[in-house]
Amino acid sequence: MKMTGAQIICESLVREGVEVIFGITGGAILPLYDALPQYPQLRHILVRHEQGAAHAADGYARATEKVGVCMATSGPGATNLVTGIANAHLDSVPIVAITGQVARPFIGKDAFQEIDITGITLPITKHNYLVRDAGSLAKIIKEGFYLARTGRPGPVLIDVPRDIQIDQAEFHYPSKVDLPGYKPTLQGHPEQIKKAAKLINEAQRPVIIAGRGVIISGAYDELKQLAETAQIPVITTLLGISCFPESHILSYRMLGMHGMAYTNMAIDAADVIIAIGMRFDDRATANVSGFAPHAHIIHIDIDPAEIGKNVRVDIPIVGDVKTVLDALKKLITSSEHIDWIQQLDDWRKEHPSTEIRNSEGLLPQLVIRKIHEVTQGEAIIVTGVGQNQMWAAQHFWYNKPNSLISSGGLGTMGFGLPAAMGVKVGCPDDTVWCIDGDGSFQMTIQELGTIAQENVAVKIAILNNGYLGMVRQWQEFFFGKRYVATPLSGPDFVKIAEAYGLPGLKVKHRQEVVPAIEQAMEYQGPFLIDFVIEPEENVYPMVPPGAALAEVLEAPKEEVITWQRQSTP
Ligand SMILES: Cc1ncc(C[n+]2csc(CCOP(=O)(O)OP(=O)(O)O)c2C)c(N)n1
Ligand SMILES: [Mg+2]
Repeated sequence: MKMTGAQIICESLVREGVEVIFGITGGAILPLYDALPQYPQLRHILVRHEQGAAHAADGYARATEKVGVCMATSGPGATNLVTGIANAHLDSVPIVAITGQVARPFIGKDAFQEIDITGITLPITKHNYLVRDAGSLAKIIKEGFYLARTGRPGPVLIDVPRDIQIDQAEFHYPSKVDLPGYKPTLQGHPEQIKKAAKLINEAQRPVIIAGRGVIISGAYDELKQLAETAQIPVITTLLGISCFPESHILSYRMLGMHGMAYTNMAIDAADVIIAIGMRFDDRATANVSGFAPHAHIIHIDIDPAEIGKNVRVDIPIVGDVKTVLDALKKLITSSEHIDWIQQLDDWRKEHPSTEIRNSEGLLPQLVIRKIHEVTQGEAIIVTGVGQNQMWAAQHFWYNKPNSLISSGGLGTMGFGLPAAMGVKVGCPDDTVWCIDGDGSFQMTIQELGTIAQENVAVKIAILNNGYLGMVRQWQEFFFGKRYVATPLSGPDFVKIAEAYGLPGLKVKHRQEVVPAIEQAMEYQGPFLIDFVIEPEENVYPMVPPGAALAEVLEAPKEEVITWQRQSTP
C-alpha cells in the first residue's frame, strides 16, 4: 500500500507501540504534524520549548521503561533538543528524536532553518540518520527504536527532509532488524563468571556497587538474591538509587561526593567490589587514584567500552546485568560476613550522614523528609540539579523500585519540571513530586504551560534558597566565600503558577510544611509549593574535589539532631 512519508512515520510509531509524543511543530515538520490526527493512538503533547520535549521523553522513558519520543522542526527546533539528547546519552536513556529537515534540494545551501543536526548530535546519540527517501523510512524507524532500547540504551535521532514527508512510498514494516555490526553481548563469559564467583566466595569484606544498569535490566530480584545469599552490603550510585530497597538491612545507600560517609569508608576498606551496571563516574569514585585501594574489582556491564575506562578492573564481565547475575548466583555459596557488616553498622552509628542542624529556620532536608512521610515513600521523585538534587537523594528513603529520576551524567539544570511531566504522563497512577532548585526551575519554567494545558498532575516543591546553591557552596568552601554570580532573584513562583492556572503556596515556616504537602496531595491536578529555605544551608557529607572518598567532610558536629534510620518494614 502506498502512503506518504508522514503517514509511514506515524504508522511505524504505532507499530512500535508509541503512545505519546512530546514536541513542537514548524515549517520543516508540518507535513508530519498534518498527518497526526489520522493516528488517534498517538497522543501529541505540545511543549513550550523543545528542551522540554527531550527531557519529557527522557523522564517518560526512565519511568515506563519504554522508548520516549520527541519531535521538533529543523534549525532552532532541532538545536533546542540538543541538551535533552545529550542528557539522555549520558544517562543511557532510550529516546527517539524525530526532526524535520529542509527539503532535499535545499540541503547544503544554508536554507532557511537549515542546520546539520545529524552532524551536531553525532557524539551525543547512540546513532542518528538523515533519511534520503520515503522508501527507507519504515526500516530506519524500526532500526532506530531497536538501537535505542537494546544493549546499552541511548538516544537515536532521525532527521527527515520535508519533501520526504510528502513523497509517497510503498509501506512495509519490517518484522526484524538486520544489523550485522550490532550484536550486544547479553551472556557473560562463563569463565569470567566462574572467576568472579570464586573471588566473591573468598571475600572477607565485599561490597556491591549497583548502578542504573540494574534498573535498566530489571535485575531487582537477582541483585537481592546475590546480596542476601552472600550477605554483601549494597551501595548504589546516584542513578542506582531505588534499584535496592533502602530500608533493607543490607542497604548502605549512596556513595560518592555527597554519599554517606560510612558508605565511602566501606569502599575504602573493602577487599572485593562487585560493580554492577555502573560506570565509575568521577562523582561516584572521587579521586580514582585513592578509590578502593584494597579491593579487587569485578565489573559487570553491557558496554565493553566501560571496562577499565576510569578504574582498573580485575574481572570484567560484559553482559546484561540480569542475565549475568542469574548465572552468577548459581555459583555463589552462602556466607555471613558478620564482622564486616558489624563494622559498617558501627561506622554508620558514628557517621550517620543524614543529620541536620538544629535550626528554627526552614531546612530543605526537613521538607524532603516530610514529603517522604506524607507520601509514605510511595512517590516517584524527579529532581533538579544542585543541592536540591543531593538533598533529595539523601533525605528521601527509596524503597519503591525505580522511584528516583535525576540527571546524573550531564547534571542538567532544567531537567526536573519537564522530566517530571514525562514521568507523570507515563505513570498517571503514581504520585510524582518534582523537587527542584529555584535556579534549575527557572531554566524550564515555561513547561508550567504544558502541565496546565494537559492537566498533568505533577506536585512541585521548589527549594528556594535564592542562590545557585551548589555553586555558592563551592564558593563558600573553596573560593573564599566570594559569591560571584550565584545570588539569584526569582519571580513570585506562586503568582507565576497562578498565572498559568495552577494553585500554589509559599511556605516559610516549619509548621506549614506538612499541611502544605497534604494540600498538594489532596488537590487533583498539578500543584506548586515554593519552600523558602535557609539560604546558606550546605550539603553534607561532601568529598572535596580532588580528594579520595575516605577524605569526607561531615556536617559540623555542634547542634545536630540525628535522624534515626528507618526500620525495615
Ligand atoms: C544547564 C546548567 N548550567 C549550569 C550548571 C552549573 N550548576 C550546577 S548546580 C548549579 C546551581 C543550581 O541552582 P539551583 O537550581 O537553585 O539549585 P540549588 O543548588 O540552589 O539547590 C549550577 C549553576 C548546570 N549544572 N547546568
Ligand atoms: Mg537554589
